[in-house]
Formats: sequence, structure tokens, C-alpha cells
Amino acid sequence: MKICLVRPPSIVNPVSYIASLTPPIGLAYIAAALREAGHVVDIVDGIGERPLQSVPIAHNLVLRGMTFDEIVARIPRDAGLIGVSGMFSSEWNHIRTLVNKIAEALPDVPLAAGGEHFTAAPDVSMAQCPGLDMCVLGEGEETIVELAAALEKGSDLKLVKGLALRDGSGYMRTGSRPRIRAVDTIPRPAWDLIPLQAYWENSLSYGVNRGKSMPMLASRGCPYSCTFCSNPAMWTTRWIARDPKEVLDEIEDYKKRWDIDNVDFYDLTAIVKRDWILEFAKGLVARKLNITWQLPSGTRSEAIDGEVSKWLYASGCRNMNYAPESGSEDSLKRMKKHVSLDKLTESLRAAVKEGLNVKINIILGMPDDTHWDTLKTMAFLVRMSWNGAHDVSVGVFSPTLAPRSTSAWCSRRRSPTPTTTSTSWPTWTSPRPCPTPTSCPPARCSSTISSASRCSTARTTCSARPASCAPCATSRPAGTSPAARWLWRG
Ligand code: B12
Ligand code: SF4
Repeated sequence: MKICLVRPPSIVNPVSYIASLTPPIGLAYIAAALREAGHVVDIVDGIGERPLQSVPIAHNLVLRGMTFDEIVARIPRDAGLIGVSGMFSSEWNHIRTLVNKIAEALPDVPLAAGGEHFTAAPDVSMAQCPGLDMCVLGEGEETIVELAAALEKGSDLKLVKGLALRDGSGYMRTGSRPRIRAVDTIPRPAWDLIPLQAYWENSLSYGVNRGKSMPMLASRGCPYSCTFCSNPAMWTTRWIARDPKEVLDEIEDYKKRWDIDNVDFYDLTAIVKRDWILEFAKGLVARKLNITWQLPSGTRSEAIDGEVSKWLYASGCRNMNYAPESGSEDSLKRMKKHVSLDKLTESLRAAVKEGLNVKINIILGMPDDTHWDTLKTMAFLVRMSWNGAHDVSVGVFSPTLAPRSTSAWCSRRRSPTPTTTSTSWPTWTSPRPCPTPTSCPPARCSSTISSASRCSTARTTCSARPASCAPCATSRPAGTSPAARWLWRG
């Protein structure tokens, strides 16, 4: 069967330094699995095929990439299945328009969707996209292959686990699919179907720009259940790492094929086991590939001590994000973050001592956070700065940005009124009854938002994309990071 996979364009603030546009590793994995099952696959990469094109939309934002009409025109008319990817719930309004346009143009072709957004909100997605036939929930490789086989044979789709299907005027789930345990058997991403050159030529990657960068996944899932995070609903709490040798072979293959300079790990949390990371880092040193690598998405710090940091640096790791998210113990308890700030500080000192650039990820305005929690977080950032942290990334918790599958979203919402058919942005996120309506706190986040926006202005200093950005590429002495300058300027 011919299958077409579609990656929508992305919403970007044109003056932001932190809006990364990245090659779609999720779709490349889906394409590889389908190809291995014998299908002919085409990917319409709505970003990579027009990386510099911008279409203005509301609120000082642009859609970067192909227009919806260009995407619809690019889809082969003889496709037997179309699959659309949707990562961010914050982009739903636009993904919805695209899905509806595809369904109108190709009404007879089965239309599936998958990714973080569709996993968190299949009910809303199907209610607002009448032409969307099914959503693939969670990890997609096995489900899409079984779905394509069932469509070819004309067999009952209800027997394919991991789907949300239309059922009368509503929808039904076909039952949950277990995670893939044998992760080393998952075919490597089909990068030949993605215009990688366009990303490299335009310095589009995740993390700090260190030249020709390849996305990579060393593990899937995360063993924790932080309340603001979609991980438990999307991947369960099972962390499964690939064999370090497999990851090294993949890197070596990319070095030979494309002479890459750098690897960006997209893992939810790559470093969980000390033995794993040591074996990986020592293996990379032994292979002498002359590349750098980084962990831009945030990692746990528990397994990173002096010896691990030494090997991280020796193997080419240059940038790493720790994600304590708050400096307030009360807030951390509510987030179920399970992090010791003292141990994290110790780990950070060791990493900085070995020469790594360390960024701290923070979330402000979580449900039930007080001004006191915010002040404690600011003090914690000062401490991090004195200990050598180079950068800070501050996000503001928002019920519209948080995935609907997270418990923090649920406790933040106000109205229990079902609104699956509403198309207005602020209300679509409230379609299911809240199990704990009495715990919804009063609106008191707005006071913290102003501090966060000041901070996010300051952080652009160090998140600037060009390779020439000296602060990103080199270590600076403790106490002179953007966080420190921002906090001390009065
Ligand atoms: C890379 C990344 C980014 C990049 C994205 C670049 C881009 N435009 O694509 C950048 C840095 C820009 C980014 C920003 C943000 N991110 Co981010 N990011 C990631 C990250 C680290 C990796 C994504 C990835 O490639 N995963 C690996 C692949 C294999 O998984 P996958 O894409 O989910 O694909 C699998 C399935 O979903 C499914 N699938 C996917 N597509 C399809 C399609 C079909 C047809 C099928 C059948 C299946 C299928 O099959 C795939 C293989 O199993 C994830 C964490 C993670 N590891 O997933 C967070 C994550 C996606 N980000 C998240 C968040 C919250 C954000 C921000 C809102 C943070 C902030 N406050 O600013 C912003 C939003 C930006 C925006 N545009 O609105 C959340 C998503 C929450 C949500 N559902 O909305 C995640 C899950 C992190 C988390 N745990 O909280 N992010
Ligand atoms: S925030 Fe990080 S540690 Fe917490 S569940 Fe998500 S990926 Fe895991």
C-alpha cells in the first residue's frame, strides 16, 4: 500500500531565539516501520520542505513551513492511507485546519493521526475533525503497521490495539497496546525520506547549534510521573534504553554517510542508569568519531557524578539540561518531581568542573504555587549560578500548553462543562469532568508570569542559535551566567 505521512508546519514567534524547528524523528520512525512491513512511504515534511517560508497568523506569530494548500497538493492521490502527526496541543487550532482540508480534498482515503496531541485528546480531535477516521495512541510503530495491514485485508479495525475509532456519534478505544520492549529491533528512522540538507543549511536543530546535527533517541519513556508531564499517559512509566552499542553503531553510520558534527538526543530523560551512560561514553571515546553531542531536552541528574561527567566531556558531550523545575521543596512535592536539590547541585558542580555547559529548566506558575515558591526558585537560581550553571530556561505553566493528559492540567481547569464541539481556543481544553474539582485553585498565576517573561528575555542571550554565539559554546566562570545577571540587576 502507498502511505503518505504528513508533518504540519510549526507556530513560531519570528523574533524568538528559542523556537527550534527540528527534523521529525517520530515520523521517520513510523515511516521506517511501515517500509519494513512492505509499504511504499512518502513523507510530506511541512517544515523541511519550505523551512524559510512564513505565513503570518494571529498574535505576532507565524506558521513556518508549507501552506496547508501546498501540503494538500503534495499528497499523492493514489495513497491508501494518510497519517498526520501532531505533537503540540498549543498548535491544535492549525493542525485541525490542516486535517480538515486533507479530509475535504481526499474524502475516500482513510485518515489517521498520531503523536502527543492526538494521544492526549483523541475525543476533541475527532469531534472537531469529522473526516479524521482514527487516532493512533502512544508509541506508534506497531499500531500503524497493524492498522495498514487491517485496512489492506479489510479486517475489523477494532482488533487493532492502540487506536481511537469513531463509534456512532462518539469514539471508542480499542484497548491499550503494550510498549515495545525489544527497542533494538525497531527499524532506524527513515531519514532518506526527510530533507535533512534543508535543516542543516538553515542551522535548524534542537539545542545549541554545533554544526551538522542528527536527532537521536537512546531510550524511550521515563520512570517518573511529574504532574505537568505527558510521559505517563504517552509512554507509561517504563524507561527502556537501547543497547549502547546499537546507539553507537547508528552514530557511526551517520558519521560515515553524512559526516555529521553533532548528535542531539531527543530522549525524555536519557541518563537514568550510571552503567549505561558510562558504557556509551567510553564506547564513543573508543570509536574516535570526532563529534559533539548534547542533551537539550533535560535529563535527571541522579546518575551524574564526577566520574560520569569526566566521561561525558571526554566523549564529546558539551551541553546538558538539568530539569529541577523549581527551587521550592513544597512545589517539587506537589509536582511529584522526586528530586533532591542538594544532590542536583552536587552533580551540577561536578559537570561544570569537567567543562560541560549546563542549563537549568524551570517551570513557574504551577497550580497552587505561591509567591513564596517563586521567590525560593529565584534564590535557587542564584545558588545554581554561583555553582556554575550557564543558562536558565523558564517556562510558565499554562492549562492551554500543558498536555490534557497530565494531572496538573486537570487540577488547573475551571469548568467541568463538556465542550468537545467548541472550536474556540480557551474552551476546547476542558472536555472531560475533573475528578478533583474542589482542588482547583483561584487564578493567581498572573503575578508570576511577569517575572517569567523578564527571565525568558534574559535567557535569549544564551539560547541564541548561531554557532558563533560564544556564551553557548564556552564555559564561563560561576556567577556570571544570564541567570545571575538578571537576578542581580535589581
Ligand atoms: C524535540 C522536542 C521539541 C522541539 C520540537 C520541534 C518541532 N517543531 O517538532 C522544540 C524544542 C521546539 C520543543 C518545544 C516545546 N515542547 Co517539546 N519536545 C520535544 C521532545 C524532546 C522530542 C520529541 C520527539 O521527537 N520524540 C521522539 C519521537 C519518537 O516520539 P514522538 O514524536 O512522540 O513520535 C512517536 C509517537 O508519538 C507516534 N507518532 C508521532 N507522530 C505520528 C504520526 C502518525 C501518523 C502515527 C501513526 C504515529 C505518530 O509514533 C512515534 C514513534 O513511536 C519531546 C519529548 C519526547 N522525547 O517525546 C518534547 C515534548 C513533545 N515537548 C513538549 C512541550 C510541552 C513543549 C513546549 C510547549 C515547551 C514550552 N513550554 O515551550 C514547546 C512547544 C513548542 C511549540 N511549537 O508549540 C511536551 C509535549 C506536550 C504536548 N502534548 O503538548 C513533550 C512531550 C515533553 C514533555 N514530556 O512534556 N519541543
Ligand atoms: S518531567 Fe522529566 S522526569 Fe518528569 S516524568 Fe516527564 S520526562 Fe520524566
